[in-house]
This record gives sequence, C-alpha cells and structure tokens, in this order.
Amino acid sequence: MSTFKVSRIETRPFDGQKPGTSGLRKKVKVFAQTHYLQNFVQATFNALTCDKIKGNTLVVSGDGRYYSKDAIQIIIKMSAANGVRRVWVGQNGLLSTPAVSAVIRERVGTDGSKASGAFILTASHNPGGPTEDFGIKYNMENGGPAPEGVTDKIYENTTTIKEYLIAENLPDVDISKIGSTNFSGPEGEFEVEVFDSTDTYVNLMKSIFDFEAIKKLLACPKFTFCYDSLHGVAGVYAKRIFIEELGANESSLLNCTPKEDFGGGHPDPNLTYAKELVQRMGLGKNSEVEPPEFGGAADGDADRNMILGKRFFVTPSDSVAIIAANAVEAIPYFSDGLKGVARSMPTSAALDVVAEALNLKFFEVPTGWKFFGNLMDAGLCSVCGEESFGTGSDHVREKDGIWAVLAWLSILAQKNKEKLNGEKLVTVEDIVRQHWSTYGRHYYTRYDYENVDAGGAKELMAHLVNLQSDLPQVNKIVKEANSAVSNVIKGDEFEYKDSVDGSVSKHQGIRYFFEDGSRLVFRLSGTGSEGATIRVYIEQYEKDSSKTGRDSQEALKPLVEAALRLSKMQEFTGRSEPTVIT
Ligand code: VG1
Ligand code: CO
Repeated sequence: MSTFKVSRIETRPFDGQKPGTSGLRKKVKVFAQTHYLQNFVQATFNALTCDKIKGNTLVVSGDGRYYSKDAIQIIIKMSAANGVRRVWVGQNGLLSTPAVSAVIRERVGTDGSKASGAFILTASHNPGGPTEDFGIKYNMENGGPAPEGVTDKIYENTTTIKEYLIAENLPDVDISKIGSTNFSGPEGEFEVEVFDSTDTYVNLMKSIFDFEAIKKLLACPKFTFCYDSLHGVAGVYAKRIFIEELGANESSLLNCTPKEDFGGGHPDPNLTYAKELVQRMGLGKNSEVEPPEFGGAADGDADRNMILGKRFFVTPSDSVAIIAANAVEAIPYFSDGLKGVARSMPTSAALDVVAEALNLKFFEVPTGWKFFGNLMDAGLCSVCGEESFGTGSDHVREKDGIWAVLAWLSILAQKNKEKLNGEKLVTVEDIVRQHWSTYGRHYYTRYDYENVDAGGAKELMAHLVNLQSDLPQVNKIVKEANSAVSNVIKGDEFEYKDSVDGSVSKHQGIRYFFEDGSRLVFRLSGTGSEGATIRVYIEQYEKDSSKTGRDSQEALKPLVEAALRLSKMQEFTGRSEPTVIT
C-alpha cells in the first residue's frame, strides 16, 4: 500500500468563484489556471462541517467533458489530504447528474459505507472542449445540490482562501478499471473505488417503472423510438436501459458515445441544438422518411430531457403537467398517489391547473433544482419540473433526463395496453391534445439573448423594475406594441420563502401579470460563463378547447411584441433577434 504525505499549498483568492444556478461554470482555460480548481474545492471542504468530510465517502464524477480527467485526479488528492476516507468514481469518471444523486442515496459499499456528498464535474448543457466550458458543483447527503446557505459560504471562503491541502505524492488512479486502490496517509487508510456507472441507477429505474410494460410497447412494430444523447453521458445509460434492458433496436440511438467535446455540438436538448433528432422526428425541413412515434434527447449531464412525438414537440411545461396527471395510473412508484407537485417560477401554469383539478399540494420555487430538495425531503412533493427541459421526482434530488423518457414511455404503454395488436396507437400528440382539451392550454415560449453585454443586461433589468411603479405607463407601452394584448394588472420581483426552512431568496425574476392570465417574466441566467444571458418567458392561457390548436408562436406574437417593447430589448442589448427560441 503506497503512503502519501499532506502538503499545504499557499494560494491567493481568485475573483468570481461564485456558484450560479447550478455550480461554478467557467471556460476550461480559467479552470486550468494554477490553483483555480484547488481553491474552489478547498473552499467547499471548508464550508462543510468536519463530520461531512473526515472519515467519510465522497463521489467524484461527471459528464466526461474535457478537463474532467485532470480534475478528478486533483480532487482525489485533495480529498485524501482533507481526511476523506473513500472516494467513489464512476468508471472513466462518468456519472450522469441524476445517477450521482442516486449513488449518494442508494449505493452501499462492500463495508456498508454510504456517501456523504459528491463533486459533480459538468457544465451541463454548455459546450465542452479545450476552448469551451468546464464546471463543478457540490451535492449534499440527500443527493441534492448544495442549498444557497452552503454555496454562499463556499463563495465567501473563495474570497479569503490562503492555502489548500493536497496529497501531492499520491499516484494517479486508473479510473478506467473497476476496482479499489488503497493508500495510507497521516490519518489512516484512504481508498479510491472505481465502480460501474450504471448499476445503481438502472436498479433504481427498475424499482420505479414497469419495465415489462415498456418492453412490450417497444416490441410493438408500430411503435418506433429514437433517443439522442448529443454525445453526453446519457449515452452510457441509454445503451444499458433502452437497448439491453428494454430491447430497443441499436439504430434507435443517436450520438450515444460520450465525447469530451460533445462532438463539437451544443449538448442542449431543444429544437435548436438537437438538430439530428429534430430532423428524424419530422420537425426539420424536407423530412422524407416516416418519423418514429417517439423521440427523446438529453443534455451533457443527462438531467435535461426533450420529449417529441411524430412531427410534434411537447413543451417541458406541458410535459411535467401531463406526467403529473398520469403518474398514478401509469407509474408503479406513484401508485399510492402524489404527495404534491412543484414547478419553477417561470414554468407555465399548466401544472397548477392539474394540481387544482386533482387536489394536490402545489409549490412555486425559484429557478434551479436546489429549491425542490427541501420540499421533497419534507415529503411535500413527488413530481416537479422546470420550463428549461428539466423534469423529475423524489426518487432522487436532481432532475432526471432518462427518468422523464421512461415516464413518457410508461404513459404511452398504459394508454396503449389494449391497442398493441390493433390498428392505431395512441400517440404523443393525442395525449397532449387530450390534455389541452381537459385542462386548457398554456401557450408558452422562451426567448434567450445569449452572451449580451453584462452592463446592458443589468440596465435592462433595472429599467423593468422601475417601470413597475407606473402601471398606466406600462399599459400605454404594451398597447402601443400591440393593441390585442390585455391589461397589465400587476408587476413584481419574485421573492421566495422556503416553507420548510424559512430561508428567503430575493431577486428571482421580474414578472408582469395580465388581466387575462397571461404573464411575462424576465430573468438573467445564472449558468453562463461569459457576458450575460437574458431570458424572456412568455405565457398565455387558453381555456376554450376550440382554440387550443393554434401555432404557439403565432398565438403569442402580440405578447412577444409587448415584451420586447417593455424591456427596450434592442436599445439595451443591440439585438434585434434572440439567440434561441424554445
Ligand atoms: C438554467 C435553467 C434552469 C436550470 C439550470 C441548470 O439556469 O433556466 O431552469 O435549473 O439551467 O440546468 P439559468 O440560470 O441559466 O436560467 V443544467 O441542466 O444546466 O444543470
Ligand atoms: Co444538465
């Protein structure tokens, strides 16, 4: 057993190590600076109480993006030096974000050990590669992202850090081979265990869903299926679950080999970036072949999902509402009923309508999955979602891309149980249209202005806050933009008080509410690595079932015009068009 020494390395604070919506995300060249990653990791150790670190087990893995391999070796050496007892690494350093959450909650080591936390190495949907983004975040004992109290403490520590601890002479561990390596240090033994990236997660999925029912659906020749991992870590799970466990055809998988640079693409599952899948599903230009019945996609770290039917897009806000409405019947895990449901503030109110109809507890939280954790830990919420292609449940404490696809496949399997030998299957589109006719439709779109000048973005937000004190002026502006929009009746800035721990999060987005139930929301993104990204969320409710079939961009045009005029978008940012529309 090789022996290691602990070195104390002198360092100085770096600016800007403030974790955003989901961890710290920067260009690789920023992370690769001497001491940069080390400072953040030590600041995290110092923010946690000793009993969470000393003698404990930590998980370290991620989506496999460029710089992950170096980062894993550094974190292993720093863990050893900080008195961690064991580090668990997914084979090749790969674990999806929801799988990390599952491993923290479910995995038991050979000696009965459980993990007390994890460093997740990912910048999620941001591109990867030497000139692109890297990211890191810390998840807690419950499997969820560190809450704001902890991330604030981490940031504070990064501003005063003077030294970090590292076991410099600990040899690099081969993370490509499953097995354990043991070392001995000043505080006793230290072990690194490399384990299968999929086992724990797959077993969890099998305990939630009826795999036999999904298998029957996938075996039906009329039901065709396609899944795009965008070269992210989802590929590892997709192969194991969809092919090996559920019997789908290999040709159903697109881009399922994880790559350090995601094949040069933007691993974000939406209509703009998941081009190949969009084309296959018949939503692109000139699609000749008959598209599959169902399409799904994931982002780099596999916590996001996009759900498509044949020539049909399901908005994420509708998706979570539809899952909630069907969960009890279609998914064994929920057969005793839902404890409650929750959505992030900018997500459409489609879920609210379901909650009301089914008499379920309902919560609205700020953007970012960390806000759902407390509700789930307190047994108040079973299903939750965000408009940003994030859907999940209390089976873990992260949103879960593969789970969402399995949830949809379960709903399809249940609705088609008696139809597999018949003429026509119930399609994704049928399910969505049926949902709209029962609950009404929330027309929804989001405009993103990526990488705009940070100063201009701040001014735009300040302008929108100022404007709220003068509603007559607001209404004059929106009517000038388009006389078809209804009156603005209220404007505010969203502030959230956690009903479990009482913590308050301020400045979570600027909202304008209209008389007819429409809503505009403006937020600055907290996941970018350069400049600022402005997000504009636009929503309109249509109860009349004869009017729920319109094209959504068409239906929302007047509101979009009002949003652009109110925010003086072009004036503040110089942009006449958004970067992405979802
Ligand atoms: C975005 C989304 C948010 C999501 C977050 C992390 O944050 O809007 O809903 O939780 O990304 O997702 P922001 O601050 O850029 O709007 V992921 O898959 O990037 O971890
Ligand atoms: Co992600």
